[in-house]
Amino acid sequence: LDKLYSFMIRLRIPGGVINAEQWLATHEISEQYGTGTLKITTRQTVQLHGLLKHQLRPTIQAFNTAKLDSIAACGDVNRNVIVSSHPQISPIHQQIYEYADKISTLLLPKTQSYYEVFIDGEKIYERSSEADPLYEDRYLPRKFKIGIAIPPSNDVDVFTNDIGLIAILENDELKGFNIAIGGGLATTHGNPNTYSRLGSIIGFTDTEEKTLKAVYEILTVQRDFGNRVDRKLSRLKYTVDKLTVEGFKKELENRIGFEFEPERPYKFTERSDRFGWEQNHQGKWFYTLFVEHGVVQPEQKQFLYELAQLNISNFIFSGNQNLILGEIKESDKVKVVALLKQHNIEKQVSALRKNSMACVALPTCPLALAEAQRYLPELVTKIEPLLEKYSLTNDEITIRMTGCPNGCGRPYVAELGFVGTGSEQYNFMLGGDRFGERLNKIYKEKQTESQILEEIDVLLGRYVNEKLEKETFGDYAYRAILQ
Ligand code: SRM
Ligand code: SF4
Repeated sequence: LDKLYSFMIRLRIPGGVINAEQWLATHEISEQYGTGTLKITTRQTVQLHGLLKHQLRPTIQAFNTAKLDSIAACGDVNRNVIVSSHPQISPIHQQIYEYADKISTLLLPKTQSYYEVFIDGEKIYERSSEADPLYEDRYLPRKFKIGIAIPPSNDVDVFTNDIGLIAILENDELKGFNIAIGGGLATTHGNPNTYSRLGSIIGFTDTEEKTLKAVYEILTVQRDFGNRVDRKLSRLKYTVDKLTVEGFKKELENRIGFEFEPERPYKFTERSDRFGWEQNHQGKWFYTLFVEHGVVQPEQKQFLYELAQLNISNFIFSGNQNLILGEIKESDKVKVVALLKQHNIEKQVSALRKNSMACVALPTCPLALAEAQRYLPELVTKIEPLLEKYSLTNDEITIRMTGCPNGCGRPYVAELGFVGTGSEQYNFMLGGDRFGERLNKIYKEKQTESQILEEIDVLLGRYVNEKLEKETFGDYAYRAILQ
């Protein structure tokens, strides 16, 4: 008898958009083969847990029939490319969103083994069988991540990606991208050589050809110069610091054959999702649903299933672990409103909760040292009375928690960050800004729940009394507590 191995599957969905048919397929696959739980991740996709070994092939085949795949969703390759997820914000969102797909396709490994192993070699859609000039026979030294931000929103935490592209818009026209390199968050407790790093902007590209070329060659520099000895020190951020930003840029410009233009101005003024209803420039409606830490609740799942059956919207995963129901026609909006009501989906939620994020952690993550997505909702419930005490209930403070220092819920760019150190203990991180442009720092180590609540009480009290006009909590903490 073989052991009863259980797997997790994560989909590759560049830009995070699927159609109603694909939602129905994902729903049904989760019921038939998974635990029934749909988990929206911090990288705009979805994962299913609890797949038994013999169910892997039918699961992947069912996804394949729905034109969904799991290729390069894990491994030492380019991962799911993320892009600012609110199409209603900008009339040229579609144009920028297409970059996510183009980059994802450009950087896919050429191997056919996914199809050979899981799909019986059946040719479902076009694929090539050429040798792999990008990954060669060695892949990258480590995982690789790309995010595209559309200012004013930094919902993708663009500077935490190995490559961050910042779309530069003028009068609703895409002029090109600022390119940032070397972002990455993971640290290892007790290993001082590891660190979080925000990407450094190295310049601007004005055409699609140049942008794709630069992206591709950044990967080849990492392939050739990245650390292949110590996996703890092998992400692009360490390669950039080893070569220096200028040294890396020089090597890159040699490979791409042109020089970058100087970076162009941009401004981020938001990072959270835009909950509730919004309309875009074409009159289409978008409804952003709050999904706490991406764990779709049973009543939400039923609502979404019935909505998908009507085939009147698409489904857009956000990098904040929420879900946008998009492209809804004016005449169909009433049907969505009725379904929302029927399933009692709309709930009053505090601003802190809406801006909370947590990684999976226990019980499925083998690397977890502490709880995260199962516990943060409870901690937020205990913080809410403190917010009320200081009249901060509507303050959009960001709070994020992970079960270990790998940083899957991006706690290092939160205003209140909690990084698991052991059972029921967290490093308390403070001083990150609201829009993801400054890393936080360890404020107190190995804090228990009661210590965390005591600290937050004091910090919020000081904040309301001492803050400058319009100063956010993160900026206040950075200025007044950490300096
Ligand atoms: Fe992550 C490993 C979950 C986003 C940094 N991550 C894992 C694994 C696969 C654990 C493992 O290796 O066995 C986790 C699976 C848990 C489970 O039971 O499902 C896991 N990571 C997640 C997700 C699902 C968290 C979530 O709750 O949403 C996110 C899936 C994203 C996706 O769809 O692709 C997720 N992981 C991230 C992010 C955030 C991001 O990319 O924006 C980070 C920090 C950013 C970064 O990469 O620097 C992140 N995960 C890691 C690391 C540390 C990498 C490193 O540089 O050392 C690991 C461990 C590793 O790679 O060795 C890891
Ligand atoms: Fe697991 Fe750590 Fe990632 Fe949380 S941060 S999902 S505990 S690897």
